[in-house]
Amino acid sequence: MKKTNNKKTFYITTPIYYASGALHIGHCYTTVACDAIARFKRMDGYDVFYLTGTDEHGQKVQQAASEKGMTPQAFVDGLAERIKKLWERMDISNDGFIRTTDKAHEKAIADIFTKLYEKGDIYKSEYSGKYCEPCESFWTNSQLVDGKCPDCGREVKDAKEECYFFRLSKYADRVKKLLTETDFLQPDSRVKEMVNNFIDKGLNDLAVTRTSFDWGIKVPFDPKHVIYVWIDALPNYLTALGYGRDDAENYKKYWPCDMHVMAKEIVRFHSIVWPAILMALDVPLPKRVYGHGWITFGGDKMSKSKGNVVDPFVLTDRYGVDALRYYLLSSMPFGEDSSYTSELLLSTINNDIVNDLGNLVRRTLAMSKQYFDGRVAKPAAKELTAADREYVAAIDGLLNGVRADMDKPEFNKALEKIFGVIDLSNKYIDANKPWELNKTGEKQRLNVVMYDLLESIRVVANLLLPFLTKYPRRIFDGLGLPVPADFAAAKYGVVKAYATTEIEPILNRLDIKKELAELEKLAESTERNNAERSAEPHDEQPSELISIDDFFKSQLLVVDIEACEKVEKANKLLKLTVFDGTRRRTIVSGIAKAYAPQELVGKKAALVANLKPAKLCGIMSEGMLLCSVGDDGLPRLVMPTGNAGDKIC
Ligand code: ME8
Repeated sequence: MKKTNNKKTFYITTPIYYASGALHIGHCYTTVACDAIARFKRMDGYDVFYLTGTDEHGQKVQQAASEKGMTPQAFVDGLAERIKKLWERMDISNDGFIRTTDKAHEKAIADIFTKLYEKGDIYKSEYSGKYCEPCESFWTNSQLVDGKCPDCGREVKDAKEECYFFRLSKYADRVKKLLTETDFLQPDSRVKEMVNNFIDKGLNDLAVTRTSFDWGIKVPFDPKHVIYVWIDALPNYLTALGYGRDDAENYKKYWPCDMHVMAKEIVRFHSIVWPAILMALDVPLPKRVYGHGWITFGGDKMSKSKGNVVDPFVLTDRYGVDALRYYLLSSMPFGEDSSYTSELLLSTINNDIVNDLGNLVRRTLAMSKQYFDGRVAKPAAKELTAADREYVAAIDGLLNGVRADMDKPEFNKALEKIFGVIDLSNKYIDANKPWELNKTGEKQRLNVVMYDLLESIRVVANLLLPFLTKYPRRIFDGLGLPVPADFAAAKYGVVKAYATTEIEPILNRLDIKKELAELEKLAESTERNNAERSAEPHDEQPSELISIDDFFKSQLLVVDIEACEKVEKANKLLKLTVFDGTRRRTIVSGIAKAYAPQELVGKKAALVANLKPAKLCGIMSEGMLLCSVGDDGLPRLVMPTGNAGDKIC
């Protein structure tokens, strides 16, 4: 372990998330888990660098941007901001945030590519596969669906494309040794998967450039090629530290990485491709790659594309950050898949946070106030009974137990240990009955009991600080103590005299049935809002000029509006029936705030007639009506003259 300023360093990373859509609680899972480790390590005396960020290049992002009528840069800028807001909301304590569109990253990737090329580990050849012409995409046989393009379902044909390859095969033996003879990849179950499914089947060289899209870093000496995702994305862990620059202080200080964390679907890239790239670059290897399980949703992996996502902004608005952080860390064994259910989230909040922890804190602070006006002094050691000493031993053993679990990491076990002491404390109250000691006037014994309880709560709150970011701080307020920055005092007997006050609970007991119904409603309205948003006219201006040919790709027609009604449950949408000169079409448009439906019947509008149909609030919309945006921010239909079916150009 390297040391700087006498502190051991610890570098931990999440994957860089695709800037192609809003993140969900699956992404929160990895980021909160790494945050808990980063906070624990900092408090345990390490100089920590915690990195997260966004993966912003590639065809998927380019496509998502063009569907929104935006330039890729404007699109990823917006998403990166939103992702940063999410991490602020989740109280993520990252030290760095890398974007693959950062100029320094782009330069470093171009240099890495050139270095590997000059060394002979990247070479130019031909990639052959199945090609879908309309999508301009290559696919492997296993990616095809029923032998057809997985994106558009059309026929594909054999084709070849010139591209650069990374010589992955050359490193197969060294990588196999790394996986099978060291603890590099964890948990152990992932090692077998990698060796059996990939390495032993033979590692092929990896295609690392494309010519079919251009949103990415260009190969510096052959700019019609764009560097493909993994060679751009994986080295973010180096470039974020300044690798390749003369002044790379952070690189010198924190590399090699102590722990890369990700879910199992990208373990292959992190445990096979990444070490091979580093071997080729002669850079020391990371110490550990940890592939955790998936959060599933009714058996499916929670994913942006499947639409089964749970919005962390909604959950934290309603229950607070601590509740979501606690649920993610306590309810799911880290290495395995776990299913998300709102029932489990709500019952975990009620049982653990409101009942066990909340009641312990509330009762103890209330009794301290009632019996001693909040002033409880440390008793002499000889006043402790054998049962007290057992309780104290459990409090004193907590730090080491939690540290061992965090090293693995097993968050659920660490929290079980902390909540084990909370449980012991609740039992300690029941066994010692402070109210009876008060009634019978046994003040000295009552002081011992109250002091023991306050000390247990203090140590518990101290150890909860890496996991929960709000409640433990409030508990320290109630204890009349500053929030500790480390674990130096996470043991019994440190405080000489308490001056406590009562505090508000962080959460009240939830009515689970009512909350489930509310969550259901919120999920529906989020879906609706998203649909409405995509039906609204976009005010982003494309920053690049288009050619006249691009413009003529749009087919614009005069249409008659024959009928119009409100879309139920969507306050911005109107459903219109329009006649385009040859047929009637249904159009859903986000103009309900500007017009009453009847106003529009008999009017003319300008239709983009050759847009792909899209479903909005369950209604298939077959085109889009052109609007201008008024001073009040509301969309107004462009109303042309002429007859239905006339071309607009
Ligand atoms: O793969 N359960 O980005 P991505 C658990 N850009 N974790 C989940 C999850 C779920 N249902 N859904 C997402 C990429 N995650 C690449 C990575 S790294 C050099 C490049 C988390 O946006 C989990 O960490 O698809 C997973 O590996 C990651 O998000 C995938 O994020």
